[in-house]
Amino acid sequence: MDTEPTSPTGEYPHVPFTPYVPAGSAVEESAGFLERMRLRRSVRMFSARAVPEEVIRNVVAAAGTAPSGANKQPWRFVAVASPELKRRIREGAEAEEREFYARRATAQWLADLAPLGTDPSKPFLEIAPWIIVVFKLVRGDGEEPGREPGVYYVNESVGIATGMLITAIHLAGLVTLTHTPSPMGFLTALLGRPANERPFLLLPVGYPAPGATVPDIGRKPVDQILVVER
Ligand code: IYR
Repeated sequence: MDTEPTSPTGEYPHVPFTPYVPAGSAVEESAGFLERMRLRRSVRMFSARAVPEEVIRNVVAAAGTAPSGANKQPWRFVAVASPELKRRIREGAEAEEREFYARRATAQWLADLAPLGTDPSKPFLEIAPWIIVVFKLVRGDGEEPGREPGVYYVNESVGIATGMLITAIHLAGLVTLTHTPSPMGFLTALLGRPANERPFLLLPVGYPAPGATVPDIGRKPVDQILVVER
């Protein structure tokens, strides 16, 4: 039995929900989406080919449609194309990465990374035409310092938005890489962000370099990640 619409009790007036009705059946559409998502890879070899700012506006606006705790939308996306800023971001990230690989990482972590062949060198941060730095808001826009932060489930919300951003980038025919130089405090200073924003992760965005390669790794089959209880 369907749920009967009930009278809303909140303060927001309600409007009719507009369902998204795809051309195909749910089985066809979900299979088609899966096929396209299977082609998404984290890419570390970027082309310098330009990407119009409008693309960045579209993918960020798509990320901004994500659900969030109490609809507070606790995110900020800083899109950097300035070669000078990208150079400084690379410098800052590589400084943290050198520490990570030399001292901070545990032996197990380094062993897990070894097959991927990553190292402190991050040339893609300068080569990719854009870097999107995702910030989480630890106090909502317009919330006064010293009062309650007014944001909820921030990591969940920003994580979901970032997933949608990565998906939008992929479906635009571009590539990206989730990059988390740790700690990321240098990004706050470099980009002059206010005290209520904390760096969450960083995404170089662009086209893949001609002949780009990716590690030959697989995904767990669905039966390994899905548990069905009927
Ligand atoms: N941030 C480092 C190390 C690194 C960590 C994980 I977990 C990766 O999946 C890949 C790299 C770096 O970017 O090299």
